Amino acid sequence: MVVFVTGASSGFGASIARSLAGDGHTVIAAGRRKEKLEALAAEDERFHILPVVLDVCDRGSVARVMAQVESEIDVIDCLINNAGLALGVDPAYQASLDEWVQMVNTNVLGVLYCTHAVLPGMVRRNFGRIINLGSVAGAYPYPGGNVYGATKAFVRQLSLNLRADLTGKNIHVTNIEPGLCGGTEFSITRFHGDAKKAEELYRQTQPLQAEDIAEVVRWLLSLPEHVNINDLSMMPTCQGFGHFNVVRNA
Ligand code: NDP
Ligand code: 8X3
Repeated sequence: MVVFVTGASSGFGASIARSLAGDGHTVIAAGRRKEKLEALAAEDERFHILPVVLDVCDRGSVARVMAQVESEIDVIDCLINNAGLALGVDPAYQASLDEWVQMVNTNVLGVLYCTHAVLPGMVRRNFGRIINLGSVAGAYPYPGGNVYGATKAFVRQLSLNLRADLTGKNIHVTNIEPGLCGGTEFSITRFHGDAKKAEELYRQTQPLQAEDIAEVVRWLLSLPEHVNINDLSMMPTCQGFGHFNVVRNA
């Protein structure tokens, strides 16, 4: 298959690219940091990984790059909408509007631009796989999750609604919802580069790893045509659910 992975320069995306290239797929590895993508492609000479510089927030570039890949390489069989980020953990009344906009542009519009570019071709060929990286934050609220969680709720509902339009077609759409996952740049980005704070989040835990997500992706791509996994929520065993808290008057 030809697999287009957004956000392949780090974390889940890099791990998914490695794993799928190792299985013999052609991987288009997209992201903004060219050197990281090139290093990934050079890791193993058996890998067929093609680095592509792309900012998913740039609507014109997404359409252009996708069309270029399809005309110069091959049609895209599988799109993995992985590029995304959380910025900050401030309560909504103190959060930065610029950061909200960046999260919406990347996690919502980026997913829409990429999906819109590949979907008509998939329908014409009656073959396609779309895997979206949502989050448990899209299903459960937590303090400071505000707009990040809302963007992932969008990804979840978009995934289900795509399937609603694709019923009867051989196009799978899955929303993967991971919980606490370490070893990626996610928390460093969220805490504005504060690596110590990010490290503290994972202290004395065994969080999910990017390889765990990649393994789920491999499994999804191995399923028979008639099986669609709509939504897949995963957490490390050290993570649980919060209760409904009540603030009492002193
Ligand atoms: P990382 O920060 O390690 O990776 C994020 C990737 O997204 C990077 O490769 C980055 O590449 C890319 N990216 C960010 N903005 C853009 C953009 N505008 N255009 C193109 N690429 C972009 O995070 P993770 O691997 O941990 O996260 C991957 C996905 O999984 C995200 O959607 C995240 O929300 C989700 N997720 C993460 C969890 C976690 O705990 N780690 C848990 C649940 C979900 P570059 O900077 O080179 O563009
Ligand atoms: C990332 C998981 O719980 O940090 O999407 O929001 S969480």
